[in-house]
Amino acid sequence: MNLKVAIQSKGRLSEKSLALFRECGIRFENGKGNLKMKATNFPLEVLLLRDDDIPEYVESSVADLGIVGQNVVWEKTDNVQEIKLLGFGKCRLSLAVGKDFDYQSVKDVDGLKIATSYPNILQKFLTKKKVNAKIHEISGSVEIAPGIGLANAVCDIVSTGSTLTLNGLKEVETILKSQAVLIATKNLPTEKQAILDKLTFRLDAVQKAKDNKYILLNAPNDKIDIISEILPGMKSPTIVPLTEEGWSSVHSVVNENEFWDIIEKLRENGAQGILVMPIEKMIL
Ligand code: PRT
Ligand code: ZN
Repeated sequence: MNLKVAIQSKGRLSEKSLALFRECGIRFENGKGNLKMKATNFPLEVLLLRDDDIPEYVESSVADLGIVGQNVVWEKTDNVQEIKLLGFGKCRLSLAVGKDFDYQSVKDVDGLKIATSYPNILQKFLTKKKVNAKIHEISGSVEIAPGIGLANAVCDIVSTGSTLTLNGLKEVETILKSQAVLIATKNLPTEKQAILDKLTFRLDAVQKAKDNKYILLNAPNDKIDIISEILPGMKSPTIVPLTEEGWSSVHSVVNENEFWDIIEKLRENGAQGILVMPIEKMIL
């Protein structure tokens, strides 16, 4: 039995979705260009689709899993499980108006026409804000709508904001923040759930490794207690005596987010020769 995973065939998420499987040690028999790819060393099959179709494929169990932006999931369905955030494809869905529009609050778009590919999310947002605007659904190049007189405002995906600027628009409200997410159909059969558990175990190991660094340093023996306290590590640091009398090498793992604070404290407490290395996989 194979777990069927729908991913984007061509676009911003395709390469990173495949890279994620590669980092989990999963290999495929045929290259891209097909609609389906079978893994050779894991019970998994990839279906290559347009991202817009992925939530419905997963909802209806044609695919067991999907990798897609949360923006697309929330637009299409609330009937799938979000299993894991994947940390790539980060963007936001925003409301934008012409750069000369005197925008004070969302009330200012009351009665206006907003172009978007996200009519459901936008409608929920407007309803919550008690704003009445006309939604004009278009499937691509939303940012040109105000320029050609099709709408007064847009609700579109933004990452750097340069597309909006280039089209004479300014971002005025963030409706949601999004990133790629692993979704699963509800009520996955037990055998498939067991394969999913194996996959998420590997994904966790890959993700933890990305979030952490291996650190090695030399410390005078009388400072080892304090240095060990600074280093959180997985259990406690590994301490190896150096050939130089009175010194030891200390090995541990530090989180990317706390990294620079920890390095400063280590230096203040006598650590020398600090080496930091990437970790490929991390299993706790
Ligand atoms: O063909 P298919 O339907 O599968 O692909 P698509 O064209 O609908 O999607 P694609 O590949 O463009 O994006 C897939 C997913 O990537 C989106 O659903 C988001 O979750 C995520 N993502 C991340 C983005 C962006 N960043 C992004 N910048 N999706 C679109 N954009 C657009 C944005 O709308 C703008 O027009 O890219 C343009 C550049 O953005 P700026 O702000 O950097 O100028
Ligand atoms: Zn799409």
